[in-house]
Amino acid sequence: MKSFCVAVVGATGAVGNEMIKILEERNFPVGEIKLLASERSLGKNLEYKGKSIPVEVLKEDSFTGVQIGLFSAGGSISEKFAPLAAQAGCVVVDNTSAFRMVPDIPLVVPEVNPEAIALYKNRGIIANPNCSTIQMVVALKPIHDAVRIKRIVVSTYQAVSGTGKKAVDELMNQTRALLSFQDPVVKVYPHQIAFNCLPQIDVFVDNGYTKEEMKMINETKKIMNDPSIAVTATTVRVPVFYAHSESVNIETEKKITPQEVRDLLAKAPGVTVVDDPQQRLYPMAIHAAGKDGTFVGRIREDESIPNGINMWVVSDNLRKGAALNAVQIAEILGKDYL
Ligand code: NAP
Ligand code: 3JM
Repeated sequence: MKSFCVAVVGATGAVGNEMIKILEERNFPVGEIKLLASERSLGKNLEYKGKSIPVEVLKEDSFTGVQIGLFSAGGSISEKFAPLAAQAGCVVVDNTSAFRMVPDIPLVVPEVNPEAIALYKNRGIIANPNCSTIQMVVALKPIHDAVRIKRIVVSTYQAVSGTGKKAVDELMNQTRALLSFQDPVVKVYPHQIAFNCLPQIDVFVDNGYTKEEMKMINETKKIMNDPSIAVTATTVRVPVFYAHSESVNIETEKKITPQEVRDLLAKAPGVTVVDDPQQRLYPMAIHAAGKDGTFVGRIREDESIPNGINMWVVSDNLRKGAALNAVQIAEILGKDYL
């Protein structure tokens, strides 16, 4: 049985912590594990399979002898260190937006385009999509294959854990402060997040969209390998800790009924249909948190157009939206390519 030396870059963060848990849970063939973070983490230890592992400071030469690098320490860290790691012979699965739209770097969701993993050979880097894109394409790919999707209109309701550990603390502290009639401290987000919805994720770009919205638009076309799909997105941060929810409206070329969508998605990899409105059953963040699936419900016809479907898509942003997707990529890489 092959085993690999795996480095987790950003091991002390929200995504890194989930990576370590998932490698452990799925029994990934780890021969040796290297946990890398900033100087701030020097002296810290993290647990892997019951063993205490010291966190090392990320350096230029950290990747000697490492075969797989799972990166989630921010875009600028990936820009600098992913090419260095690749040069040292390590295959990088990068969770940041740094390389997602580089044409010769594959952008992969295993349920959608596993064949693109082969293109890791171009640069030694595979990009992991944005959390909101991943759960949407997992739900939409089977429908696109069946009846071709012409247009997607998506609005997201994104959990604070997508911004990292500091944001989880901020929502907790603001909620506590406001319930005690104190002023909330606003540091991570441009406005108070507790008891609020922020229609801004990441920074604004010239066309009036945010970067997060443009990530969803561009990444969807690349992963589905179809630049002709029209996509528009509004991404919103909501006071939820874990799991992103999405209202997804699609217009298809051929007609598909809600029941046909349910039947297609019931057999789709990674998807669980939760759709029984009479019993008040639909996907919710509180149920998706900590789970691996992409949950789809509220499937119904969009009666305002001839071929339209509405649905509600929920998934744990730190698991399928980040760490799980990266580990699934690494599993295929290890099994089929390394
Ligand atoms: P986080 O909780 O703030 O963790 C950040 C991690 O990066 C920590 O381990 C931190 O180490 C490390 N780090 C920061 N600066 C560093 C440096 N100069 N050198 C080495 N390590 C450094 O953030 P997170 O939520 O885990 O997200 C991390 C990144 O993952 C994001 O910036 C984003 O690019 C990506 N991400 C991707 C998705 C996705 O959809 N695929 C979702 C969320 C995040 P210290 O503890 O030592 O500071
Ligand atoms: C999710 O470099 C940074 O400051 C990270 C910004 C960030 C990203 C990103 O652009 O990589 C925070 C949270 C993402 C993401 O997955 O796109």
